[in-house]
Amino acid sequence: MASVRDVTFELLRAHGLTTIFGNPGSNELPFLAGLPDDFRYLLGLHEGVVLAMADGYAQARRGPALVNLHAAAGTGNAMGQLTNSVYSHSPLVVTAGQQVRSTVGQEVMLANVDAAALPRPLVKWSSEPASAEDVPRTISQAIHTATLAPQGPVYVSVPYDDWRAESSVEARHLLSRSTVTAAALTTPQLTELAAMLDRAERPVLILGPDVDAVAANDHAVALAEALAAPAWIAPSASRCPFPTRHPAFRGVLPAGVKAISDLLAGHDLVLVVGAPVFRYHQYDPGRYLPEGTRLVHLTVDPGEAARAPMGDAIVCDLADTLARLTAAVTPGRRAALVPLPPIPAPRPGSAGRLHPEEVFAVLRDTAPADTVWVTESTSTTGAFWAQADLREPGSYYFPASGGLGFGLPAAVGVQLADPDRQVVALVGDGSANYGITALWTAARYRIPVIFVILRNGTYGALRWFAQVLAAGETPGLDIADIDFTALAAGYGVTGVTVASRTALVEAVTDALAAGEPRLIQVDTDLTTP
Ligand code: TZD
Ligand code: CA
Repeated sequence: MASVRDVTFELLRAHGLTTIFGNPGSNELPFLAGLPDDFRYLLGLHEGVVLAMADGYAQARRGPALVNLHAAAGTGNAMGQLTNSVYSHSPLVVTAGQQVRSTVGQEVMLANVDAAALPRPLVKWSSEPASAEDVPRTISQAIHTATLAPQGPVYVSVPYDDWRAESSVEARHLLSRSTVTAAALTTPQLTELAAMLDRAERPVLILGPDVDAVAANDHAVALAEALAAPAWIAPSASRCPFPTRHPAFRGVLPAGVKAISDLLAGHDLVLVVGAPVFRYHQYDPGRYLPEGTRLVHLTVDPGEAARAPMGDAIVCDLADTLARLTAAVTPGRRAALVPLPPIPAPRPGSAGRLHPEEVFAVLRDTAPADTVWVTESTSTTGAFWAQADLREPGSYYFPASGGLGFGLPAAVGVQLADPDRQVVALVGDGSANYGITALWTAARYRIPVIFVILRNGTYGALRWFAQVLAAGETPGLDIADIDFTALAAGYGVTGVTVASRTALVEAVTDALAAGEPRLIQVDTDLTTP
């Protein structure tokens, strides 16, 4: 007779979920003990790190990832990172152990009281099965819910005495079932949209992370070329949907209402694809759109469509829609796009420090062209984009909600999913502390990420924000003198401090050849985002 646990492992196997990102506790041991040989367990030392590793892994492999957390305490630690996953549409199947079913009501130690409610509203769906027999079906529902559009994290709490219960033979149906979405524009919808784009004098594209999530970057390029339209990256985008040296590329939109509407002035039609409308950050009151500008929004997410404050939305498959739209519009109606000017020389740093632009320029020129950048260095985003030369899908990841603690662990997860490309984490000396134990996992499993710590001694972005808010002198912004090479050594990663461009080139060259993780600490000047 098969147990609930046996069937669950078969189910996970059927979905390719044989890598478990976890941090264990007593409630999880009955599930984990005697793990089948074809499963691997990646230990993270803090649940935020576990979650962000799985998130990077899921995004880079463009498929689901399995997480196993310890009850309420472990889930709580992971929730900061769930704020990112829910907005990056990361298909994470998060499971957590629960105390013995009959004792939860007593609130015994490590019971997850009201388990399904705990991670809401940061998950797409959350459940604790009503019986042991329903565990495999609930986990099946979790996997399908996480991976159906719009993808997102889900949560299942399982009492640990459920695992050895006998499974129903009917659970066998779960092993082979599939669920798919088929949401294509109808011919009239497509014709109308193409005609609208053809009629527009000066259309503009705004492309978001969900274009990169389905690797539809080339389709976006083809549409921009057919329309001879400029293309921006959506504000606060967590992925890069467009090659940054393409003649259509204009940069990343700022994250304020007025700033965006000022930049869109003169465009009669704005087509937003694969991003919320819009993910603003700083409060910057103004008109949502310039006078006379129309906005059309293509999204995989009905929630994004419904909550936008302006525009007409179509919920659809992005790759299919972009490809068919490109074929349906009339090319050659507008002046051809002209090549971008060369990337400007990086700005120089001050004595003993590098300007972040110098760091990014050196890395761009030293690392392979298809390097994957995981960035979490908040005051240097402008400097990063000023020097960026990103060509391929899946070249850039950023925490989708700005929930720090993503960068170091997500880089480990991305590198695990994409071993053929070098992953470089660009992380601030503030952000690094929220996910620092990811260094241990990288060392332990020899995952050869290059971790670059930009050390400006402060929460730089918050210094800038304090100015935006005219907040005046603020406590708690300085974090001087943290030695990340010492921390790295403690976690088993070789680190080096560099203070010049030549030393940085040398350190990166060494790290590229190392075949193991390396950390490079660079003292940098304070810049504004
Ligand atoms: N805690 C968490 C989990 N997420 C956050 N976003 C913050 C605190 C607030 N915060 C920001 O939004 S940016 C920032 C903080 C603390 C400073 C990050 O400092 P850094 O980067 O050194 O990583 P910069 O380049 O110096 O800004
Ligand atoms: Ca900093």
